[in-house]
Amino acid sequence: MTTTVPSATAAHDALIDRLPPDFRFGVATSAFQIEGATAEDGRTPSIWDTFCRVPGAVDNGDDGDIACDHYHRMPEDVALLAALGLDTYRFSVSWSRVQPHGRGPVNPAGIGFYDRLVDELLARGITPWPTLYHWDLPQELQDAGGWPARDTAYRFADYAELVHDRLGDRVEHWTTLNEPFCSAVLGHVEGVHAPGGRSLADGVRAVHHLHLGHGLAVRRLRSAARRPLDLAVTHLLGTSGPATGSPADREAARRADAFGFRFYLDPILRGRYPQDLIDDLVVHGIEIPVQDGDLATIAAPIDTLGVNYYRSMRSSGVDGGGASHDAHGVPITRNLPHGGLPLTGLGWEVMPHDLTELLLRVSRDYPGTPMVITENGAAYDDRPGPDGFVDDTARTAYLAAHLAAVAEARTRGADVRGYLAWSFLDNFEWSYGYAQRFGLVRVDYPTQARIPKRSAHWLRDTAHRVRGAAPRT
Ligand code: IFM
Repeated sequence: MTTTVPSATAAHDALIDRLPPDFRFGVATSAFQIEGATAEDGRTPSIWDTFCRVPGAVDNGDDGDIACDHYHRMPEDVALLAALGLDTYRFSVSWSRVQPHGRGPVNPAGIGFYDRLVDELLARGITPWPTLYHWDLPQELQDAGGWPARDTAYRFADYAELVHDRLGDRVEHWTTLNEPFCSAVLGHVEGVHAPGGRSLADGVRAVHHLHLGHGLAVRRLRSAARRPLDLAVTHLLGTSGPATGSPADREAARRADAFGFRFYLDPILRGRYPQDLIDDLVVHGIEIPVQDGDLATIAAPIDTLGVNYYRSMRSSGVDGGGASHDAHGVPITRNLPHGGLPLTGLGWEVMPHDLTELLLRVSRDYPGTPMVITENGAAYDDRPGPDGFVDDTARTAYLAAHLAAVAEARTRGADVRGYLAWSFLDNFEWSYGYAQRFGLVRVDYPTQARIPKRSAHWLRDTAHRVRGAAPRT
């Protein structure tokens, strides 16, 4: 990938021309990754507070106790967002702050923080876009069974309604869940995210109950709404083609697509689970715990599909030794990199072309749902130069290439209405701790100073040019 900053170039001009003036531009964050203040104003521990204390779970033993100290610096951070000239801010609400026991009454101090955040944003002309759940389940609900337990879906719907009761007079855009795949699979199957489980059966139950919680919440918000709402769910999506043309690899790609893609979109947008996934799970002795009426609830209409895109993988149906089944007779499905592509600081392959393909596929297979890119970005080990400026040319080029991929998908018919970069600030990158920096704004953790990087200036200028306005200085 070129490291030329594509600002004021012919390619940039072409990109500007391909996006409409009302195209949404913004940045995203999540509560646990930036807020800190984990023990203040009645907040109780979430599963991520607990997980951070498991030796070896998070690089460098990092935790969310201080993070970006956003809980105390929120007004200054919103002022910085305004200076970046972006129109939308996607943030998440901490369930443990707002409803500390995962059930029962609202915590006035907790919801008060989001109440003020929404007011600050609106006062500066920025659209607030809360996500109700970004992975930080109250620990008390985990102790009661967590997402593998059906009751958690009902607790989520109650919590969603409670947040909406307090903010719904001013907030139009809502996302129920961020990346249920990560909550369910990274958290319950692979053990690398909170709560650290390693059970496929729990992961499958968690997916279904996350979907159910989403559908229940959509219904509750719609019926409580005092104004038109734009309701979304955000999924982490990528493409998963076969590593080779062999039948084993093609079959592995189908399994990966069923488990990693259609498991999430089919129930919400088609009202059913994919039959081939159901069949694949039989091999593991697992059934999705669907009860009567669940699928109709889950398929309650949404207004926007949030797409988070970082990379795509390819699938192989054989292990390193060439075997196609493991010792239990389960077919091998291995995710492999494509190879030969530029890498981000996390070693993720940079593949903007796949974002175009992905958006076209969603448009083709699930027509009629507008999309917004609710996250896209890259970790790089960028540092301030001698003059203090952070010249993150690699991230800037990454954003430019992916925004161009979105423009290309739009030109070819995909209904994509906005692009929110991940992330506003460097922050707590889950099991990688603070070493991985995704921010368009650098956070100097010892002083908590915020330093907009070149990518932040680029996004600001791009947004202004698309709107037809001169870049703010
Ligand atoms: O930091 C995460 C975010 O919380 C969810 N989507 C992916 C990002 C980068 O890993």
